[in-house]
Amino acid sequence: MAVEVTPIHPMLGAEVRGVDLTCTVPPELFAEIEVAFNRHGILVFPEQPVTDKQQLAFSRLFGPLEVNPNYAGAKMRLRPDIADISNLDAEGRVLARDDSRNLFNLGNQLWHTDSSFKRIPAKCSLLSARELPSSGGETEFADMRAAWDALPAARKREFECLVVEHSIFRSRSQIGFGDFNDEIHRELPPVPQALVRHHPASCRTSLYLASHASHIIGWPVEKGRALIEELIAFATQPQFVYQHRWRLGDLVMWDNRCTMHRGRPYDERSAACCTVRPSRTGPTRSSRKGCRQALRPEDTLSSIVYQPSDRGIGLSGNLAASSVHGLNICAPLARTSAIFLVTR
Ligand SMILES: O=C(O)CCC(=O)C(=O)O
Ligand SMILES: [Fe+2]
Repeated sequence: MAVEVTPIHPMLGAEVRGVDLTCTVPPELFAEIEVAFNRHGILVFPEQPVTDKQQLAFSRLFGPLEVNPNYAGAKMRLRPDIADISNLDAEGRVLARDDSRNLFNLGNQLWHTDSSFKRIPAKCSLLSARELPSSGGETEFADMRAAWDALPAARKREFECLVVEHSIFRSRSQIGFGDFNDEIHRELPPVPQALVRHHPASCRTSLYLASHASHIIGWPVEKGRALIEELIAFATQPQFVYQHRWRLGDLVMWDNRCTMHRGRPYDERSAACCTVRPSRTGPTRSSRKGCRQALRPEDTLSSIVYQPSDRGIGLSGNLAASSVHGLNICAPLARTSAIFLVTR
């Protein structure tokens, strides 16, 4: 038996059929999936109505799971190795728009790669669509290998030795969010990441950037920021981007080492011609006639983020960078990971 792998974009992404992720994936099929993953960077598995447990089991085949910090400090809806990409509170009620968990999650709408603000960032992420909004909520992916390939040779040489400081506080400050508890400040100090990475399996080179990227170490902050902005804009030009329109039951996984992604806004008020009006006493919907009804939980996506099981940051070509700057970016990586469960 072999899985069927069909490219969905000229540069990145393939659809995978012929495997049932609700069951144990046999080693020979997993080997084929891994080859496709390393080649295409994004895999879309349609019609996989996985439970959390099944998603966890499939995810663990790629490496140990990352554990998520409790960023907003509120009671979490899901276990800490499942990241909650959702607009629900621990009781399954839709969060108020100004709830700090919602505001924090808005940062996912900026181009990023998962956990680059951690010394050991996520290798890959798995996101499954459990509930969907009636419109919007797409996820876009940018191919950072194709972007690298398209750069002029002189610029490639200029970038190869650069090291970038990444921080969760940088990405969230861009959307005006700063409501972190003290523990998060202690747990997540800024980290250095090589600007250019070499993929251990595909041997392709890519830019490694994210909204978490703050500045270039050793450069004036302003100059580094200008370069980071220029490169993110370059790498996210339409020809490098695949937009995924979610269908219920899709499971999508992506390689954080060579892609960036962002969630797109969704209209949570469009369902059944009703407007969603979360209130202090609990969420309600107002119909067009103005009568109020209890709100149903809606729009959930769940994803799983994996930590690197290989050398991750600062690979071969960036060894020079680490010694130039005296940074230990080539240290062997611990094998920890995290899961994202997201609800919209
Ligand atoms: O909301 C989205 O589509 C993206 C979520 C995200 O950034 C993630 O799951 O890592
Ligand atoms: Fe993400």
